Amino acid sequence: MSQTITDLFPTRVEGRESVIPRTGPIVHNTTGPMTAAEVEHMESKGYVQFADLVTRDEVQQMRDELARLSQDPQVLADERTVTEAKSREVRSIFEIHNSNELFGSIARDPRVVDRARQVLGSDVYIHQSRVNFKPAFTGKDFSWHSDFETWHAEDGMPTPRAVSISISMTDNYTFNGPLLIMPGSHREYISCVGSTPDDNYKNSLVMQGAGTPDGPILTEFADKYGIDVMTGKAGGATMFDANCMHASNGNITPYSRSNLFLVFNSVENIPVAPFSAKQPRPQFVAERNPTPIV
Ligand code: 6CS
Ligand code: FE
Repeated sequence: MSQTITDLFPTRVEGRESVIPRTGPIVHNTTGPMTAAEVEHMESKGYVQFADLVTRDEVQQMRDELARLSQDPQVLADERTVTEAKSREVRSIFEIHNSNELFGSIARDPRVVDRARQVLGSDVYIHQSRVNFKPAFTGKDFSWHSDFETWHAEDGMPTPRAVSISISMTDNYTFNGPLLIMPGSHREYISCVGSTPDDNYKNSLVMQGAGTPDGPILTEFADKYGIDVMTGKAGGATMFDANCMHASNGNITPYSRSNLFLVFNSVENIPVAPFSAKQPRPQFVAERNPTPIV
């Protein structure tokens, strides 16, 4: 008999948007590689930045690999590769931790995994990975959203006990489309209005529609929390809670803004049936058979 899970975070509903306060700890474990100050920042702001998480050598290897992938006809033809709407340039390559040796080893490196394990307080596995290119001059924006809202509605992730770690392969300036986060917004879940179109991922990975909050509530959140800009040198990383309200601008500068984006989920938060979609998204966007990273 399939157990019925209560939907604690209903979204894509009729009627009006609403805000559901999030209770419980963000950082589950005090021991681990993160300092007390980093733990506190993650707990209170919902994100934390690590300088030089990977070495300059590793950054160079990742950039060379990225350049090779973006020219590989097989990669360009793969359904896991998403291109920009207009320019058809590569926007993202999904499930990179399984399809590519270099990115796969960095995704499973203790410098990365132990930080995710400390925050989630359990064994972890990769729910989703992607490399984002955000190419110079043509990189498009990502509108404001909570990742967890999508992972809950479309992948069946029960609670926001998941973190993203974005490792920068290029320098992130204020002007080349860095990640923007509303600090503290992770503690309030916005239940959105609407419904999930069939095969929504075919469009949402280029430009998200369903599950993005409306102007008034975003204005209220921005007034309340402010907006932090994730600048930083290549090799650094930003770890952020699954429910942070975040976005990024387009990139009209000559400086691409590429990152390796990894989503770690707790093994105690395994997805069930989608909470607001007819069927789950494909495996390359949302892991369906998790194995803990040891
Ligand atoms: O749908 C998703 O899972 C992806 N969408 C966005 C805009 N950010 C998180 C995630 O990679
Ligand atoms: Fe996102």
